[in-house]
Amino acid sequence: MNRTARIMLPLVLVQSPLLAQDCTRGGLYGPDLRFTVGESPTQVGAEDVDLDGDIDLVVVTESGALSVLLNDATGLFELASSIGVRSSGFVFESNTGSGYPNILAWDTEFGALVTLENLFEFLPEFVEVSRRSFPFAGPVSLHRAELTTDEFEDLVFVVKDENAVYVEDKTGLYESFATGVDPVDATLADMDGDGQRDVVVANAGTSDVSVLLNRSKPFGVIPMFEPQLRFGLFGDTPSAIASADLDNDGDTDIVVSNRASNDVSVLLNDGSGFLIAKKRFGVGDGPADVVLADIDRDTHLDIITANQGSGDITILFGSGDARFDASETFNASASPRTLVVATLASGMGPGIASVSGEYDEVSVLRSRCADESLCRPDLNADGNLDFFDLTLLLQSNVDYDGNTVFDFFDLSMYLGEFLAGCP
Ligand SMILES: [Ca+2]
Ligand SMILES: [Ca+2]
Ligand SMILES: [Ca+2]
Ligand SMILES: [Ca+2]
Repeated sequence: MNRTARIMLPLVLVQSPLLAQDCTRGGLYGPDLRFTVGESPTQVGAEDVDLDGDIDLVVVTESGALSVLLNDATGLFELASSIGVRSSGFVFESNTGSGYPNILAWDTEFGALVTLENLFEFLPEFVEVSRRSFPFAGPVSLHRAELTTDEFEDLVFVVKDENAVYVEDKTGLYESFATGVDPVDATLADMDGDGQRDVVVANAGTSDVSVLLNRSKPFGVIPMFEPQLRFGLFGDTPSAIASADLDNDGDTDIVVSNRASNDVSVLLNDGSGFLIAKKRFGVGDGPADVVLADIDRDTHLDIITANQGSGDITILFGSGDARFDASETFNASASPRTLVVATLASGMGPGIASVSGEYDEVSVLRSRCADESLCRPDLNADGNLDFFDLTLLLQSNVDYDGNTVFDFFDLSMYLGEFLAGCP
């Protein structure tokens, strides 16, 4: 028996994978972790459903149950609740009386919108409290944001089979607005700078986007839109859409993932909602979803796609001028359909969760980089710089300067930052 090894093994080693490692591109993520969910997952969302300070995951599925997975704060998830709703899309309703976020899910079986109330204040469950019927079938993707100035978040249903979006207002009334052929996804953002969110839709059938400019009356409750403006993508068969200012000129630009041309289209806004410049950047095969987030924390937004064909995740790193020339690819479960970017391990940079179109699982990429906006020498992330952080450094041999060995220089660098204090 090797007694020395037994004695030397420090208990706190389990924490070391979460400490800062290689935070340059190339070292952002290790292999993905997989967690079981209901059958045929369609969408994953991230929210702190039990209000314990870490971000949890909710997955809706086509043929199984809606799955709620709770985070242990390090990015490891455990199934806490399953609800028998088959769904193609959902949104969180955060402004609830209790503060605990509810779920609004489109029930594909019965063509209804189901409100699932969050009971986590008392029990680890969601319970169905209402369902509303609509005159359309699906598939439907669901979005939620305030479109009028009544401080009520309106619902937008993208209804592929009707070539339309339906917008529901505070009073429960809804109206449809025409899009291109086979709309698949929408983003709600102010495109013409008038302070009201507009609706921008990706159309798979016509390979273009529809911009519906919001012309709701001041202080009105009924969302009203101008007829759509259409802009071609040159990419083929859009699957998803996202929006943000990508060239730092103050207006909202658009990115669309193109399933058949294996790329993303970047469309730049002229400030009035007209999308004038178009660039395309290659990603993996069959991108099915796209998200914008600053993954490497260089202050420039990056493009992240879930590639259903090649079974991986592409990150296109932005340079702040609408160019995305550098890229990296990371593993995911087979045929990822949708993804979400969020802080999945406390104190660390953004993580990526995606759901498989082939297996009943969610794949999680945990960031290996400490979030630089947080206090780095606070190793146990308890908000204090104290003896316990120093103990953790010594016991777990933290490679603080990132040169792969633990030595005097790590200690010296750590003490320097420790004594300088945290903001
Ligand atoms: Ca939580
Ligand atoms: Ca607007
Ligand atoms: Ca812009
Ligand atoms: Ca970035």
